[in-house]
Formats: sequence, structure tokens, C-alpha cells
Amino acid sequence: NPIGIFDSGVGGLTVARAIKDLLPNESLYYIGDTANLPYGEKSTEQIQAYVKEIGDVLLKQGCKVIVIACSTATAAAAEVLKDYIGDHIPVLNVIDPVIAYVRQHYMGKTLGLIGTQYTVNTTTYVQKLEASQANINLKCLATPLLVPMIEADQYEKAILQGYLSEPILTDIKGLILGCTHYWLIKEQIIDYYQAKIEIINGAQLLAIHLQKMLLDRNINNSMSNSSKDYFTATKHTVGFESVTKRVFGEKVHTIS
Ligand code: DGN
Repeated sequence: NPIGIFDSGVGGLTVARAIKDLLPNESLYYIGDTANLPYGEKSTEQIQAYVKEIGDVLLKQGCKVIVIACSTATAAAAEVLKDYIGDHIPVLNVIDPVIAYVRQHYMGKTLGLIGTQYTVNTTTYVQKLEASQANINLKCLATPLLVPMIEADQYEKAILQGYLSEPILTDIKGLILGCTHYWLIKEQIIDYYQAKIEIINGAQLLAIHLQKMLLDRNINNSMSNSSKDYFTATKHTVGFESVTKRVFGEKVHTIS
């Protein structure tokens, strides 16, 4: 059975890639909800409705676990999706592994976070840090122009630099990429900071967490050469096709 992964578009491909690199024998079923993109400017109710619909599709595909590969969807609908799916299959998200990581490595320090308007407005990361009693000063900046730029598979240096040079992000010890899309421009972000601070990304952290969970539950796939990945978008876009090809080299299927 495949691992179900979804995002509003191409962002979650960074998570899918990290999972595939760590667990090459697992099959992936990926949905980019390009018909409803961007999630970052939608209401909680809207995002929850999209997420439930995707959950239905992934269940129908027989997924053994669902990975919410989007911070915005996690902030809006992680609990709702868990309740909706019930105990059938585990639901993982990209925020929790980051919280655990920074709690271990950045106690008492100041970190920056960039994310969508929704993620920053709902203060989900701050709340989760507080709930885990992580004493970390988190400076959050909404960077809404990045997702459309990345979805279009384009890069504009001035937009990224404009955000990263905002005063709120000075004197940080690390930067959390609080949106899965941003890892697609990681080189540019690392370049901006000249590798002086750590760029913290949930994708690899989640993959490690997932690996452990699959083993614990004994639902990992140890058979070799049997994995098959499937990538689909709710609406075909040139950007989805080109980014998927670049990250995975797969053909994109569109479902309606
Ligand atoms: N990849 C999504 C996230 O991690 O928040 C971006 C959502 C969007 O559509 N703006």
C-alpha cells in the first residue's frame, strides 16, 4: 500500500523526495491540490473541506499512512483530518517533527520562520512550541509572494531578498522554512545567509519520523524493486508538471 502525501501544489514534492530518498522501497501516492491553490489565503473552513476531500481520495487509494506535506494544511486541518479518518491510518504532518528538532537544538535561542499568511496568522508554530515547553523566541514573517513564484517554477531574487532582509529576521540563529514550497529554492536561501545559519526544513525530519513509525507498526515495505509512485494534480498546470519532472522525473496524471 502506498504512502499518501498531499500539498496545495508542488511544495509537498520536497517532502515526497525526502521520503523516497530514505525509503526507496515504499510507493508514494502524491496529490497536489492545484485547483485550490494557494491555501495560504483561504479560510480555515475552506482548507478543512479541501483536506477532507483529499483524505477521501487517499483512503480510496488504500494508503497506509497520510502525510500532510503542507504547513498551512497542518495548521488548519491536521486535527480535523485525524478525526475524519479515525483510527484507520496514521496521519503525520510537517510541523511536529520541526518542533521536536528545534526543541532539542535551539532551547533559549531566537529562530526565524517564514511561511504563508495563514500559517503565520494562526501562530501554529508558536503555539506548538509553547505546548511542548520549548523556550524558543520565534520571529515569524509571512512571505506570500513565494508560493505563486515557486508554483510557476520561476525564481525572482529580489522577492526573496526583500523578505529575508526584513528587520524582523535579523539576529536569528536559524531559519525555519515554515512552508514546504520553500525548500525548492533552498540553494538561494542558503546562499543569502552564506551558510552562516541553519536552514531548518521539515521534510527530512518527517521522513525519519515516518521511517520509525512504519517500522514500529510493522507496515514498512522491505520488498525491493516493487515500489511505484504516482503524482497527480487536481488541476493540470505547467508548473506542476515541470517541477514534478525535475524532482521525480515522473509523468503527471490529472484527476477530476
Ligand atoms: N506548501 C504549503 C505550506 O507548507 O504551507 C503552501 C500552501 C499554499 O498554498 N500557499
